[in-house]
Amino acid sequence: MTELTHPLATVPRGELLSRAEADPLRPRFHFVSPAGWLNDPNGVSQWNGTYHLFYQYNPEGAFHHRIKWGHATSTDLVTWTDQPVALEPSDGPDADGCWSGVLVNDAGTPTLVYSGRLDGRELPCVAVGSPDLSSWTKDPGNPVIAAPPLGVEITAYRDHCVWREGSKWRQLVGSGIRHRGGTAFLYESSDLRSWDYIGPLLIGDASQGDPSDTDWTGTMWECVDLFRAGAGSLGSAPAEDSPDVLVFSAWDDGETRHPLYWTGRYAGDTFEPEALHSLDYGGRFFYAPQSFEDESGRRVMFGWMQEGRSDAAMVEAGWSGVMSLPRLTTLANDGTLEFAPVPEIDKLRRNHVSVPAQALESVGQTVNTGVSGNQLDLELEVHLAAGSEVRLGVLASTDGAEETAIVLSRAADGTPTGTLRLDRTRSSLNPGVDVEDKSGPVPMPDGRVRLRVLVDRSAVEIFANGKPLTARLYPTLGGERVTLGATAGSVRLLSFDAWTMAGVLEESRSLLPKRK
Ligand code: DQQ
Repeated sequence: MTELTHPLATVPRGELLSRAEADPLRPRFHFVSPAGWLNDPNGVSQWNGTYHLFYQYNPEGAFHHRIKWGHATSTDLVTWTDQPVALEPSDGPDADGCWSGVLVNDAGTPTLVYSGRLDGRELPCVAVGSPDLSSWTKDPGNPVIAAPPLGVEITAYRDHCVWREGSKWRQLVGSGIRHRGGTAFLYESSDLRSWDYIGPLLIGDASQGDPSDTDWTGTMWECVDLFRAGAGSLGSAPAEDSPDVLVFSAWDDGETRHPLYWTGRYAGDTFEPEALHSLDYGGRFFYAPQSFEDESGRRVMFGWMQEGRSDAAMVEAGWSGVMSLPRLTTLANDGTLEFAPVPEIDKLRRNHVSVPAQALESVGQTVNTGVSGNQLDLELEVHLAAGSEVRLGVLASTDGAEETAIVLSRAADGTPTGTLRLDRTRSSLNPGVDVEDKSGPVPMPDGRVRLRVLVDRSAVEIFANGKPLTARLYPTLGGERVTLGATAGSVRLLSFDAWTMAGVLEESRSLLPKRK
């Protein structure tokens, strides 16, 4: 088959790595592909002690085309070693791309279940790995499911969640039923190759709410991920306080909207939903998340931090897409999920600075934190009286022309929930980047908020009392100042610790890495 060069492949291959490396906006302690395009995390897992991160990858340039599976390994979830590309399109059902999927342990054999793309549609495929997971052989019977369920008019059909239940495998494939809403189709198999269709696990209602709502469930569910939060495993007798969680990324007609999750109960062949939640207030900036249980029993989640600059700017930059830090995913007291970067990340901390505890009562005045940098880990605890607001500025230029603000506020009536908001209106002088406000509710029963902010050049991950807001920032002035001020009411700074963060990426990387 002759491979035509894509019209967006305007940067010569030999220049991609150096362009990417030279970009001051490229993160240093988040995983990024060697250069070219990265999107969803795939096959996230721990195998014989080693963590594996596969990802949607196009080494031809910073655009989404003929996607392969990039692969990196880690012993600590912090530093990553590039491994050879795991899957790439070949003649057959994945000739146009190896789209998202998962890794499972089939009685000792590492096995990938992924979406093979051909002629504009995707079907489930399987590949088995060498014992070190470095080389993969596609199943001759691919696609292992020949077509979406018959008699259902679908919007799309792809991405997989696969688990062992009793003596069988179960699989969900993300989809949507036209004129109804997103769904996940449930299948069962004894060998991962021959699948019986059971039915839709749950069907969303796209007519509910407005398509502009940040919790609209969309017309298709991408990257469904079903797991039990808290004690027990899927399908086992449920502990009262351990809900099952169905994560999906709401999609509509080619638009990646936002990750959401249902809490409820998976029993038999269906999921009984209780409540719908936003997974990350940054919406599309933490898209297509995938989680796994590591060998110590922790649930760890990665998400794709997509870009907020134009397609042309990505292509020019030579790279696109950031993998989030691995997130510890736990159950909060109120039955929702809460998140924090895995504690291993702390080992990148350098140059500790702390700001003294103090009252921030002089509204409008900014404290000189003395903290600066564009690779930072900031950990604060603040107390907000009813009707108060505090503003933390990052990547602020010395002339004040650029600054990104993280704003926490508590309603005047002292309700137990306040708001986290990311104000990017002044984050970039570049008029072509996404600066839309992002916000969401944060539990603050007694007015206290633990705020963690990880800034990595163009990547920011914010956690306020465990609720995440992820986004991208494109400052042009190289500002590194960190500012803090109360903008309403009375705020007490209880603690403020800051560190600069060391980089994690290998010095010299290759677009098509060799085995290490
Ligand atoms: N990205 C993949 C799909 C998935 C989407 C293709 C989500 O499998 O549905 O690269 O970002």
